[in-house]
Amino acid sequence: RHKFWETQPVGQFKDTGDTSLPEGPIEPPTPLSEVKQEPYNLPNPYEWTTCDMDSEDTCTEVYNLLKNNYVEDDENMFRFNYSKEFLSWALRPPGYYKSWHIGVRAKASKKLVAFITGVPARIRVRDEVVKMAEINFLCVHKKLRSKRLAPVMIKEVTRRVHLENIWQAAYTAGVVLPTPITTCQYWHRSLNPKKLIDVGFSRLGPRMTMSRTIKLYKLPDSPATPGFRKMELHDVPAVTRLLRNYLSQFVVSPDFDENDVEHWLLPTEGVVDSYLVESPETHDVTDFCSFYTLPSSILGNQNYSILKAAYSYYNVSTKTPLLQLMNDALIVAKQKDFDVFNALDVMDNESFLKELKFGPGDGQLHYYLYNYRIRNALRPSELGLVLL
Ligand code: MYA
Ligand code: JJ1
Repeated sequence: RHKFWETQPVGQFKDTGDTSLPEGPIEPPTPLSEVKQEPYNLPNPYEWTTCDMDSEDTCTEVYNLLKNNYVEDDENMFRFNYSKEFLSWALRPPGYYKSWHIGVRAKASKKLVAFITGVPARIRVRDEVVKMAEINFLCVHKKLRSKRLAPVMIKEVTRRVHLENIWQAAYTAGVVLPTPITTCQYWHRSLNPKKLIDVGFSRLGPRMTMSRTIKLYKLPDSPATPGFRKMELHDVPAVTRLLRNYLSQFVVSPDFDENDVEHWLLPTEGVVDSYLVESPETHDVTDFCSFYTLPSSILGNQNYSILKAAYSYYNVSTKTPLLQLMNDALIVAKQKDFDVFNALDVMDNESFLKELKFGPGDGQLHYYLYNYRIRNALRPSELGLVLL
């Protein structure tokens, strides 16, 4: 069934329900001297390249590879279109390794034809904090599919992660592989229903007219919560405390320190937006919400070429009800001209999805750990991790 994945230290389907297997690393680290020193072999026409994401030109090459060849929905109507600014942010967090930004070029033309990345992260699983790589942006050019390039790329990124003495990884995929730690559902909240219907992202409900639909999804012009404002640099310590305390309840979550919060959550124009509630009386930061910008190309529509989507990121409520906080997030996203607000059913998101008129999408997202066994699959609400 899975000629490659059967050979890897991941939970195997045949072991599901085997209560004798312990939680934790599947295989022990090997001495660094035993890690293969040379890159894996690629088919002859191709060569490895390390992508320097500080270079505008390399960033543009990666951007174009992904724009034309990355993830599509099941009917090939939309394709993720990560911006250059987003890629530069996502791939250069605190302590990142340039050697984990791996490309494949055609030797003859030097054209970039495949890509895979890792970034370092500390991920807490129950009461252990584990150094991991977060693997993302695996992409093989459409013309080079089904030639078993992906397994070579995965082995190569694994080797380079091992060289940094890191032995675990976290990743997500839209496809089922051995073996998800949990499977999440995408939910969508229309902000611009007319455009969404025109481009085939959503449909007019039964017995609904366009004008009733537009009215259904109308939102106020500005947020309702007193003290709701954009996050600023001086908020980093308070947001870190709020977030660490909140994430500690989930089975799997990132272990964010102040440096991580500054990188991942301080607003970056056109990439990540974060808001908080500062109590007008005590000036305490009591609540926090955030979303990232990930547009999709609309494939083959006469009128529109880009769908502007916001994706729910980390949200914490201690005083403002989560429902009200997320309604304010929808309002600011609408003001910023997003067409749709997307969320997964992770953390406490179930509590607001239906009430705020999100509807389930046709996509799922499976979460995985490499070389770390979780005895039973988690419920999405037990997961405190959002990957980009
Ligand atoms: S998920 C996003 C993945 N990208 C896309 O979906 C973009 C569009 N698709 C493509 O570019 C290609 O179809 C890809 C596969 C590149 C996905 N994750 O080369 P092949 C297995 C893992 O002939 P292609 C993301 O970025 C497949 O089951 N494995 O196939 C996270 C089969 O193995 P097996 C996948 O279609 C990535 C083999 O590849 C995926 O030409 C995390 C076939 O290879 C997938 N999404 O190329 C990677 N799709 O026979 C794992 C297919 O066994 C990281 N396959 O079934 C693991 C941790 C590594 C670090 C460890 C450190 C310690
Ligand atoms: O966006 C997605 N689906 C949309 C569009 C469907 C178009 C036809 N296939 C969708 N729309 C319905 C919205 C509607 C709004 C009003 C309320 C009811 C709902 O369902 C899906 C997610 O649902 N996205 C994808 O399929 C993209 C791929 C997802 C897997 C991502 C893997 C990422 C790898 C990360 O490393």
